[in-house]
Formats: sequence, C-alpha cells, structure tokens
Amino acid sequence: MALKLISFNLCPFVKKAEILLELKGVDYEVESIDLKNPPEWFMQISPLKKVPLLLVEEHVIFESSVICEYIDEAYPEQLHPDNLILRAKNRSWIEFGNACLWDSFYLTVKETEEDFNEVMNSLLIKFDQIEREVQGAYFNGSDCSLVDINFAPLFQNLNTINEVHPAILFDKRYPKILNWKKHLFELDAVKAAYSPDLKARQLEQISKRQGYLSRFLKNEKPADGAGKTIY
Ligand SMILES: N[C@@H](CCC(=O)N[C@@H](CS)C(=O)NCC(=O)O)C(=O)O
Repeated sequence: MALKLISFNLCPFVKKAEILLELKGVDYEVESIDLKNPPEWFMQISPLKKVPLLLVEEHVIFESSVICEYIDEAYPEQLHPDNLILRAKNRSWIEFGNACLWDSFYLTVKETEEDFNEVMNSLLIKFDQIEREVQGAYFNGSDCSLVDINFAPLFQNLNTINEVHPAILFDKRYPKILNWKKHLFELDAVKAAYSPDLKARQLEQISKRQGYLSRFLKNEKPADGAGKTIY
C-alpha cells in the first residue's frame, strides 16, 4: 500500500510517525511543505491545516497519535501492548506526552522570564509524574512500545533546549526518565529520523522566535547566571 507522509521538517509531531515507519521498516514517501505558505492541495485535504498527514492511497489520516496507531495496527510487529488496561493507560500517557510536547514549544516562545518559568515549572511537575510511571529501559519495562515512540520527539526537543538553558532534565530528579531516554536514543529508528543538522536548525528557530529563551543564545545571561552561550 502506498504511504505518503506530509511533513514540515521541524515538526516534532511528524517525527513520531517517521520514527515508527523507520522502526517497522515500512516503505514511505515524505513530502515536506512550507507551513508559512502551504500549498493549495494541502489546504484542501488537511482538515485542521496541520501536519502530519498520512496519505494511504486515497485516504487522509490526521493527528499524529492516530497516525501512529494506524501504522502500528497495519504493520507488524504490533508495539501497543495486548493488555487492554495497559494499552488504555499507554494512550493516556501518550496524551500526557503531547501536553509536555506543547510545553517544550511554549518554552521557546514565552517572552518573559516569569512566563518561561511558569511553563518550566509545569513541565517539571509533569516529569515528576512521568518519573513515577517509567518501568525500566522503556516506559512499560524491557520492551519498546508505542508510548515510547510518542515520547522521543519531546526528548529530542528538550535535548536542544537543555543546551541553551540546562534546567530541565537533570539526573537527581529524573533518573528513570534519563535512563529511558538513553535507551530510546540508542534505537536505530530514532537515529534515522534525526538528521545531523537538526539541532542547529532548532537553535536557529529558537533564535528567530525571540522568546525569553533566545536571550541565552545571545549571551544575555539573566541574573541567576543560568544558561550558556551558544553563538
Ligand atoms: N495535534 C496535532 C498537532 C500537529 C501540529 O500542531 N502541527 C503543527 C506543526 S508542528 C502545524 O501543522 N501547525 C500549523 C498550524 O497550526 O497552522 C498532531 O498531533 O498531529
């Protein structure tokens, strides 16, 4: 079945689908669009005018979590757990991970220190909750599941933000999450989905957004001296 993933090259939601397709060894084509100037055909077929879209022959599937569930069900080996309760709980944590992913975006756009810290604190508290749930090398224990794939783009975003403002993922508070992240980034599919220049492009995007975080890029250190010079 012909699969086409409609993408924007810096979109973390697209990355979830890409990682999963790589992991399953599925043949797919990627078409990247310019979200600032989206083509007319995209506006016609995308109900929310957002990427990712997965085109399965003439069918349009949207929303990254749904796209991932489709890929997981359509191509072996199924990554979502068989146990209904565990599967439902994993879906809940996938939604929770989406909220964290939005926080990672807000960290790059909030303009004042106060607003930035508010998002940061909310994210730290969410991470405290996740820390209590992680069972082993992966979220559910020793096997990689769909929930893990959904978290990889969040960790990738935070890796970049941490280079600018190292306050989010620290060992003492989140040992289980950091161990989980390490195992995720050892997966070939995760490596394959991230081009070597991604971090540089994300840093450029942080700079362009001109939020509070971008001050750390320009050596405008706040009073507490956190952060470090990148440019
Ligand atoms: N809930 C959506 C979020 C997707 C999303 O927000 N994509 C962004 C790019 S990262 C987008 O297409 N934004 C365009 C817009 O909001 O107009 C999903 O999980 O697929």
